[in-house]
Amino acid sequence: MLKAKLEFALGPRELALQTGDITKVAADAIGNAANSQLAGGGGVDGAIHRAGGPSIMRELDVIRDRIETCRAGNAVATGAGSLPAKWVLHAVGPVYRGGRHGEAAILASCYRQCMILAEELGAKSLTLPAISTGVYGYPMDEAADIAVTTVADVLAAAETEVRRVSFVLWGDRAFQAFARSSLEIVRQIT
Ligand code: AR6
Repeated sequence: MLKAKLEFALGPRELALQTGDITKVAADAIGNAANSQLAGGGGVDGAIHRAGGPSIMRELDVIRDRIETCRAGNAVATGAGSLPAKWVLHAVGPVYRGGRHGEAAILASCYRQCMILAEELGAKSLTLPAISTGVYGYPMDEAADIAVTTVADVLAAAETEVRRVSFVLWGDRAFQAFARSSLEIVRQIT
């Protein structure tokens, strides 16, 4: 994977993109692409639990006792164990089933919920993965448009105390899709 990075100013806020492993990038809060059972899994979820250690799952066990499942489009927060972050925001993306089952609204809701939770926790910086674009099969270009539009709108409207959001993307293909979306969307809103 080539190392790549892009940054955009949205007033006093920043939107950034980079390639890499999200578990290695320091931020106040880190987004996870979780499942409704909050049970851990592969992809980003597996990497976060491996790198963060067992305290994250212990916190999820407590949350699961209370809410049973986390519906797609929602997110819950835990501590971040030994990750270089204070909190993990476990967002449940939609499984892609052709695009006519409300997937776009559910995916946008994941990112909005992450922004809301980050704000509530007092996080100033947030890293996010490309939710739903792995096992859940969301086409990368469409997912990038939704992710960037949702986050950039919140940042540009200064509706949040979160100062910096970085998408940390696994591979050049994901980076290119997010770069294309960001260039387009930032031009439209600035
Ligand atoms: N850092 C950044 N991005 C990553 C990393 C990493 N370490 N590892 C993978 N990606 P996925 P989903 C990218 O499958 O589609 C899990 O089992 C990956 O290339 O992690 O939302 C959960 O438990 C892809 O672009 O999440 C759920 O059951 C993106 O992260 C299910 O998968 C998301 O891929 C959720 O599926």
